[in-house]
Amino acid sequence: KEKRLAWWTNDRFGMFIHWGLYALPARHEWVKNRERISDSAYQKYFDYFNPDLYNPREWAKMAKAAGMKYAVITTKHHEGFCLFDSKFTDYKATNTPIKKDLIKEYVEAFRAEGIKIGFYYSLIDWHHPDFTIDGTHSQRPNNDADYEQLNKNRDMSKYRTYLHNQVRELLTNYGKIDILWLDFSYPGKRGKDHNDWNSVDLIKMVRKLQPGIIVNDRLDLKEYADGGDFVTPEQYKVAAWPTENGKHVPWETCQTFSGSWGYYRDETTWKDVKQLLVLLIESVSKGGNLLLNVGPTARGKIDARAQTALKGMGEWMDVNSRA
Ligand code: FUL
Repeated sequence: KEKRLAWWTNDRFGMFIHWGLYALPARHEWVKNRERISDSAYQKYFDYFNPDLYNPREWAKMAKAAGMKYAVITTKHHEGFCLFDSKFTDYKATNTPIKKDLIKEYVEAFRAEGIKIGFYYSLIDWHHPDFTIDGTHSQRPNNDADYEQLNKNRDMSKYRTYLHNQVRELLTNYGKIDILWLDFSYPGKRGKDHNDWNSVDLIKMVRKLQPGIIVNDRLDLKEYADGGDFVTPEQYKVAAWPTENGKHVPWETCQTFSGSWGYYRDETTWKDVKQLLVLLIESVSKGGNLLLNVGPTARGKIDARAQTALKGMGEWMDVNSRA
């Protein structure tokens, strides 16, 4: 484990990219859920998805100039839309007006800039017809009794097969993948846990397809020795280096410039460059990594506020980073 984490622990700083249909409404990647938008009402974002200004080489250059050494992109977020060309669904970028496998272009562009390649893949899926409706589903009912009725024709085992098939595609069709970032398990009342994903078989397949890959901790695999490689405190600064059984564990905090992960046009709570640098320095000083998020627009641009922040960090990194 330590061996496969060596480069990651050294590199420390990565770019998270949240991009999907939610970039069109531009008000949070959970918009479908928060506003309980039906599949048919959400369809217009698919029909108009056309990121004509997408230039991943530009994104990769921005990441590199900021001192970032790896990147993790949402191949599919909770909404279920796939940026990659999957054999197992029609709900994918190649069927939208842009007609392209956007992940293929991302991989090529970031690799060309010497940046390590990560895939985020959502375990949760609010679009797949067999994913059972639970308390955090966009189609959740208002009262308890309706759940059974709603799930009568949904078969979670079919979704599980779909999930395994898509992860296999992602780890087979794009060459060497450095990081797999799965999101997320939420055990508890009507929640989903490792049984829903068949996590042990999934991780075994992942390790077989991509020996050396690093996987995060959101498969809910605590009991399994070769499970997650690092823990993922989200949107908060840890007080001290996290431990498990008295031992320091590898960790990465993921953070946004503002609140939302997906592009949110009207958000006003943006961190300034000094706050971002303090976040990076504090994380590294406590043995951790920082995965800092950009939410590109529907046309495929990294918005000016994010560009300014990345540039500011880069200026500091130019004179202070180790490599
Ligand atoms: C969370 C997700 O629900 C958010 O939308 C985001 O992707 C974040 C990194 O993980 O759990």
